[in-house]
Amino acid sequence: MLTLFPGMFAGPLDESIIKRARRAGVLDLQIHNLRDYAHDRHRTVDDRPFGGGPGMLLKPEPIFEAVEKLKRDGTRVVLLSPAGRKFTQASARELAELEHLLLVTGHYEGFDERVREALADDELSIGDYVLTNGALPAMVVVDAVTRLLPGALGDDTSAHEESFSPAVPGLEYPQYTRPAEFRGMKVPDVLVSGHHAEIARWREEQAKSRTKERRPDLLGKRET
Ligand code: 9D3
Repeated sequence: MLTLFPGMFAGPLDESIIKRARRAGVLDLQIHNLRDYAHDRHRTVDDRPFGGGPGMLLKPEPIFEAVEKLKRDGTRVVLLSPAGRKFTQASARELAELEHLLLVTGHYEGFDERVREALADDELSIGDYVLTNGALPAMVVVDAVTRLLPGALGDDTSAHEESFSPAVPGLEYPQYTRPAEFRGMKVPDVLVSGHHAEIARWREEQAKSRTKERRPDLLGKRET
């Protein structure tokens, strides 16, 4: 990881499954501060765009030098930016196969185009909303990829059964646990009935109507 905000990565990547994966040696993750590769005493990493316009751009020299130092044979260099291809579960599966990934996070103003042309193998966005920088998207990518690494999940959890790569594409059915009545809200009778065929039918219907209502795109329909 190459970032201007190394401090943002401290908490989220040191909890839960990622923490365990790092401890188990399933995931080896290093955070590098782009500012360490600046040339001047003020540790400058950005500058004004040629041709004018608002904001600043990340200068090419620190990024080039950092990436050249950190990359090795087989490294995929991925920029995080709002102009990237949409990161999906398919992207996560693809990245999980790689030996070495170098994520480069931008910030509001963006990258000098030569970074894209000469350095980046790929450019990813996590969705159509505007964030302040690419640190959270980079953590989203790390999280989604890590749980796909062999040995990252315990035996009780499985990366196979999930909303975005199930046999039948769609959202999951509603689930309940005890108590059977809580603050006047009752678990649907069918689930406590013991009729396994009826339960399966109910779940199928619920999953289908929920998907149709919330995520018609998963059924091949246009989004509303
Ligand atoms: C003026 C055009 N803006 C793009 C919509 C500029 C801009 C806004 C926000 C440039 C960078 C950013 C900071 N965001 C990211 O670096 C980023 C991001 C995001 O904002 N949304 C979803 N995915 C990503 S990946 C990196």
